Amino acid sequence: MTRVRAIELRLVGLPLVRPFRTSFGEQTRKVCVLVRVETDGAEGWGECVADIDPGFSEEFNEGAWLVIRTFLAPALFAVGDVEPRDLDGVFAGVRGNPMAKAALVNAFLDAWLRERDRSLAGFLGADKERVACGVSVGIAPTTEELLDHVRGYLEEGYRRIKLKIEPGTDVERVAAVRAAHPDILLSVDANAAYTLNDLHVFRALDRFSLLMVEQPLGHEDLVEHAKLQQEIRTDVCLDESIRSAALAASALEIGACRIVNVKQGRVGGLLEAKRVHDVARAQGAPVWCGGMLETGLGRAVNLALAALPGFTLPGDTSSSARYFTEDITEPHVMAPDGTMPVPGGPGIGVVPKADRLAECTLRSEALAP
Ligand code: NPG
Repeated sequence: MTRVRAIELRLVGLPLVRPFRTSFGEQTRKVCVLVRVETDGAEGWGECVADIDPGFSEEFNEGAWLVIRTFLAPALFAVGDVEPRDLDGVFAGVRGNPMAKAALVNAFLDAWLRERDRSLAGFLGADKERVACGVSVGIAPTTEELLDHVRGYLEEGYRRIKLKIEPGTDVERVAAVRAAHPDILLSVDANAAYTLNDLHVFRALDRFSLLMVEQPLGHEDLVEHAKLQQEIRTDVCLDESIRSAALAASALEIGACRIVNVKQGRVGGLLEAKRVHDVARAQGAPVWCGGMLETGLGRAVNLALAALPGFTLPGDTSSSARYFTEDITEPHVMAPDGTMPVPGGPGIGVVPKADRLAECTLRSEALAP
């Protein structure tokens, strides 16, 4: 059993090496909430994947901070000694808010595992020591720049290119990348920018042998996704729509997708992410590990998750250098063969570098029982 004695919240900001544009907005900085929990025998870190604004989901940094401070942390303090399996119950009084919950669940798990000298990858049931890496390529100002970015990433060794798309330039950009690289694993991510009225776009994209089309329609459109999947050959993958293992099971059952992007932060943390993996695996659907431009802390968690047996496609688990000039942990580095090692030390296997963390901290607050 483990008891949480203190919690610290920290808002950190790091510039991105290049602006990241999606169909829902552009980011030039990564700003997120970090959670540090102290137990009797260890400390653990969790990174909240919410953003500055509620553009990707309803959650955002200031809201997550408030939810953790007002509801989740007090619930964890009040319960006293707990095991990981108890956490769902501890947080059951708070509906939704999976990103805020994930930060605290993951920080608790990190400390709990360190107390037991166990690695996260081992705890989750990982069967790989290295994972295959893909990269997500933001919408570029021009097709030429996009081709440059893609060429650079392929030279570094990335094994799958995912293009962010938006209405207007979609088919032309995909056609250009496919013509330049006929044999690569190529996928597209629409971030919910389309409706069923755009069926002609997805029919046109069917020509490019894409690995998948990710989250083409709205984040609540399961039935519409099932209709789209019936009309196109390319596999539909869902991201924003999958906020729990139960939703993953429903989506797969009705044929709304054939592939699932697992983002632990979007589904409430590592324990629920493992359940999404299990549900998909039971139905024979491949999963892969998504990314939310996490710092080295969140990325360590993603690498452990991506090492589970059902993760059979390269994930958005890119090198620290793809995001930041200097990460807040020692950098995660992809080898030229396009694979990255899964951290093997106790807990999540990494800790923040004190100097870099101090430099990036915008605000912090200590919480106690
Ligand atoms: O490599 O971490 C990464 C970025 C992968 O494209 C990526 N993430 O829609 O999946 C997404 C997108 C995203 C990033 C969404 C940040 C929300 C915030």
